[in-house]
Amino acid sequence: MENVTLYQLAKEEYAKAGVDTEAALAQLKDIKISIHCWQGDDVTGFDQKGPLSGGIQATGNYFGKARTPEELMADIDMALSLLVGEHKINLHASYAIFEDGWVDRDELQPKHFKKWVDFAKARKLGLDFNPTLFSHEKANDGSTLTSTDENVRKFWIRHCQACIRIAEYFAEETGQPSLMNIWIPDGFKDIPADRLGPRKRFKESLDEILSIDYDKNKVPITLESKVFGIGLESYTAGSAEFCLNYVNYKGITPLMDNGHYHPTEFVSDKISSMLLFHDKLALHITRPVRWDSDHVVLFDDETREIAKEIVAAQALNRVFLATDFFDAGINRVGAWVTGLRNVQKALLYALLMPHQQLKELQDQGRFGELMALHEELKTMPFGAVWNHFLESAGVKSMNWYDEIGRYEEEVQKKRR
Ligand code: RNT
Ligand code: ZN
Repeated sequence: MENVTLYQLAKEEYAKAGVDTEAALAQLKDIKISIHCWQGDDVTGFDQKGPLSGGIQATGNYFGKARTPEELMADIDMALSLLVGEHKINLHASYAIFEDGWVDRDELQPKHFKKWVDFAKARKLGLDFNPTLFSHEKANDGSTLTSTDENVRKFWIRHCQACIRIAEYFAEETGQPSLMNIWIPDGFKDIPADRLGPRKRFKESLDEILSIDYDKNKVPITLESKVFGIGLESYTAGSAEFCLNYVNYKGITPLMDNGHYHPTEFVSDKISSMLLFHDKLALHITRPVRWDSDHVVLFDDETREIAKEIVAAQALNRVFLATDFFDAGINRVGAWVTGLRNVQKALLYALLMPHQQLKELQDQGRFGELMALHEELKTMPFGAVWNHFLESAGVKSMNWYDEIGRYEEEVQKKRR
C-alpha cells in the first residue's frame, strides 16, 4: 500500500456501513455554533466590578483570565485558530465597551457594542446576544423581572428592550440573524409562600418586553428555563413549565440548557417533542455535574445523543446550537477549544451514523440487531475522520494543547 491515509481506510470502512464520510464532513463544516464569550473571563463582563451573582458560579483561579475587551478578543482569536468552521460569538450585555462614558444597563445602545461588531465583521462571525439579569445591584436580592419593586422590574424591562435593539443592530451589521436569549435567575433558596406571584410578574414583564416592535426574522427571541440555581434551590420562577407555556403563548422560541433539568432527565429525549411543536429550537450545550450546570462539554454519551437526535430528525437547520460552560480551574482558552471541539465531534459522530438503517431496525422490532449496530458504530474508525476534518482545514488534531501552552507562556502569564 502506498500513501494510504488512515482517513482513506476509514472512509472505506464507513462506506461498507452505508455511510458517506465526505458528505458528513461537508455538512459539519457548515454547522454554526454560537460560541459563548463568557468562558474567557469567568462571566465577569466589563460593566461592573461586583461578584458574579444569579445562582451561577465559576470556580477555580487558574491564571491568565482576560481582564479587558482587548484581552478577551485576543483569547477568542486564539480559540478560533484551533477550531474549524464559521461560527458566531454569543455576547452578554455586561460585555458592553464604554468608549465615551459608562451607562447603566437600561440605557445600553448599539454604540456600546460597536467594537464587537467590528471584531465580528473582520472575522465573518455572526453575533448572538443576551440581556444580563445578574451581577448587578438591582439583581442582588434574587429578583429582576419578578421583582415586587416596580422600579426594579421596570429597570430590567427597559434593559431587555434595549437588548432587542442591540440584537437588531447585530443582525443588520453582520447580515445574519442575531438570537437574543432571555434567562433570569429569579428564585428562592427556601420554600416560597407564594409561587404564583413571581411567575405572574415574570409573565407581565415578558409581555411588556415583547410589546415593542422588532423584526422577528432578524432577532429570534428565546426563553431559557432552569430548575435551580446555587442559593436558589427551592424555586425558580423561570421553570420548564413556565417557559414552555410562555413560548407557546407568545410564539417565541424555547431554549433548553442541558444543565437545567433534574439529573435523570435528558435533553436528548426532549428534542423530538419540541421539534414536533416548534419551528425552531435553541440549545445551550453544557455538562452538568452534581450541583453545577456548567462544566466543559466532553465527547460523552449525552452530547452524542443530543447530536444524534438533531441529525436523525434532519433538523440541523431548525436548531440553534450554542455552548454554555465556564471553568476557571484550567486554561480558559483550552476549555473553549475542548468544549467546542467536543460539540463538533458529537455532530460528526451523529452524521456518520446510518440513520435510515437504524430506524428500520427499530420499526421492524429487530431490537437485538439495533443494539448490536449501535455498539459496532462506537468502535468504527471515527477518530481518523475527525482528525481529517481538522487537518484538511490546516488545524492540528493531536498535540494542539501545545499551542495553548505557548499562548500561556507568551501572553497569559504576563497578565498576572
Ligand atoms: C445560567 C444559564 C445562562 C448563563 C449565561 C451566562 O444557568 O445557563 O445561560 O449561563 O447566560
Ligand atoms: Zn444556559
